[in-house]
Amino acid sequence: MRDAVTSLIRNYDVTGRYLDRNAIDSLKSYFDTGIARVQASAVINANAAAIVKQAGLQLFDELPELIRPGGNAYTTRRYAACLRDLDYYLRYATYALVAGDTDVLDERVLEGLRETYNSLGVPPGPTVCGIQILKAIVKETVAEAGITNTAFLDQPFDYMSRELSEKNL
Ligand SMILES: CCC1=C(C)/C(=C/C2=NC(=C\c3[nH]c(/C=C4\NC(=O)[C@H](C)[C@H]4CC)c(C)c3CCC(=O)O)/C(CCC(=O)O)=C2C)NC1=O
Repeated sequence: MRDAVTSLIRNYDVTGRYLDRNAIDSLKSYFDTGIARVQASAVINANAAAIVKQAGLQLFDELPELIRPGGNAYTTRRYAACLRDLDYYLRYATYALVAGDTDVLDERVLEGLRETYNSLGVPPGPTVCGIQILKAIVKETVAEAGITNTAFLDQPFDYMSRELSEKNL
């Protein structure tokens, strides 16, 4: 599993280069957002249950067919599995935020997910919709906590969304 620093060092080491201007700029931007990343992740941790609950309500409000007979989140067990998946996306997003790198998402979340979702008929479009709702609630919650300069918040959610939609589950 890599973070912003180990990814960068790995890239430079492969070609035996010293850290150049680009490397320094990229490290600087990571360290400049470091405290805000940690603070944002603390705010998310403290509100995780509420964020997931609200995201689920909003998702099923927007796409009520998911929880009707024939919908993939229909039945208590599948409803709960869907909320649990949202919770996974949120938790791993906080790891990626602190790491400043999406590698943890590839390794722990997205690997093999396509096959699993395919075989269970979990629909990719609505899943991406759920991830985007999570993102919106996270941004609002973090902003309400008074943390500014949080452009980095989008990255893990958009990355997971892109990977899920591009892979055309
Ligand atoms: C940490 C990495 C990780 C992920 C991401 C993960 C996802 C994951 N979601 C699953 C199921 C599921 N996932 C969903 C999710 C949904 N259905 C919908 O209609 C909605 C769009 C969506 C919620 C947003 C549902 C309903 C199931 C149960 C499907 C079934 O068993 O029929 C399963 C099958 C096994 C199980 O039920 O536990 C996995 C592995 N597991 C992991 O370990």
